Amino acid sequence: MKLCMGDVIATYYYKPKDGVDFKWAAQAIAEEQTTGTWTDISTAEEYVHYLDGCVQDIVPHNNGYITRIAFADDIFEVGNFPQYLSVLSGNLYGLSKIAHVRLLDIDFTADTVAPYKGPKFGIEGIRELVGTDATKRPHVGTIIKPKVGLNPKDTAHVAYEAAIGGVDLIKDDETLTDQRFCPMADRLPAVMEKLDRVRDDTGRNVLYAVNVSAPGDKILERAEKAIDMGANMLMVDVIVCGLDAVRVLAEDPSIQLPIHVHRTMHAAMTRNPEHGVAMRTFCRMVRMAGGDQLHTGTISGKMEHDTAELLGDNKTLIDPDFFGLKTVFPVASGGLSPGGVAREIEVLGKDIILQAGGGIHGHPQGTRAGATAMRQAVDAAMEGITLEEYARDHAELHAALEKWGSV
Ligand code: RUB
Ligand code: CA
Repeated sequence: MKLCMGDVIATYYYKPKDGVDFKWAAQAIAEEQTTGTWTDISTAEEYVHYLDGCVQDIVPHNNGYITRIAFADDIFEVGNFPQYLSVLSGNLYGLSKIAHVRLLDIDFTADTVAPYKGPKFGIEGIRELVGTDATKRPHVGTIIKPKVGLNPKDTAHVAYEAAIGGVDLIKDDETLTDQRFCPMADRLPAVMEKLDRVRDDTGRNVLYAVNVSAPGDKILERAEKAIDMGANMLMVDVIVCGLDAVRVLAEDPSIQLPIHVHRTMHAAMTRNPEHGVAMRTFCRMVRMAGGDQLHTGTISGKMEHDTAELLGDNKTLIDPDFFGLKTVFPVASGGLSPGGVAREIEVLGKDIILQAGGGIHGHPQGTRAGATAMRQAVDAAMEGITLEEYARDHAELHAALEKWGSV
């Protein structure tokens, strides 16, 4: 086997179909993604072969195999995410002799990361904005619910209730952008006015991630409009808009706001443990692109997850050592409620945003009490007190636990 040390290494899980040799299958992946095709060709001049993909090793794993394949840096157009993905995650999924392939991880090189500037804020920058540098406690976020349908005035009211109740972050839901029933031009100023009031009254700076997800030729313009209207954070749906949507916003010198990154549609690729693209690869690339916060999943919530993968995903975001790029705040979201908070922190640590939609707006006493209950749950965990004990003299948490229980 040829060694291509120092090049980009992609790790794949794969499962050949019955009767197909596993070494042939790994080689087929390496060739399909680089200089090869299904047959010998007369046009492959000797000088192209430095771009051949190199199978580094093959290890049996769960009814299949894990292989690491090295790709010469030169095969990449440096700074071109679509091209990176086309090499590392392209035709291979369709090869008919291979039943399943999953891209598990990518070890980038300094050259392939070099053009990317990463997050402008990162965990530390966001803590500074919100004012939690000293306590380093997890942040609490909420998604305005219902996810669509509220008018701007009611959206702003819900935002106010959540903010005054104690959340650090409020976000639009992934499907709310600039529809007729709640145009951004009406919604954003209305929410910001409420958040200004909360800052004046409490001294707390609450972030509002306004969803600027839009067609490629409109996203920058929409972000600029949002800035003109007083936005203090932007949100992008990264899978549907593309990594470059995040990058374009993060790299623009006139945009000095943190970016919240939602991953709607990711599970079409990430959920199947045998086929697709693991979340890990998106974590790395969102960090390169400049997302400041990224959804990676929960321990106790409603979405499918694998704890070991989730821990590894978050580590790629919070690891201080990634080509000098700032960290990304992982967001645990999806079916979270106060009763899950202690467990989330126990497993995921304190560098985490605990985000609840239904788990705040579904509180029996309303949004404000729901937000307070989430914050109480965080306080309990920070003080090392069980939720049940803390709930004895914290009525909001008590009511939340009565309704949803604890994990
Ligand atoms: C959660 C929600 C988010 C999900 C997405 O609402 O609206 O879009 O977190 O999942 P609720 P993920 O708290 O009411 O369930 O974060 O795993 O991408
Ligand atoms: Ca949502």
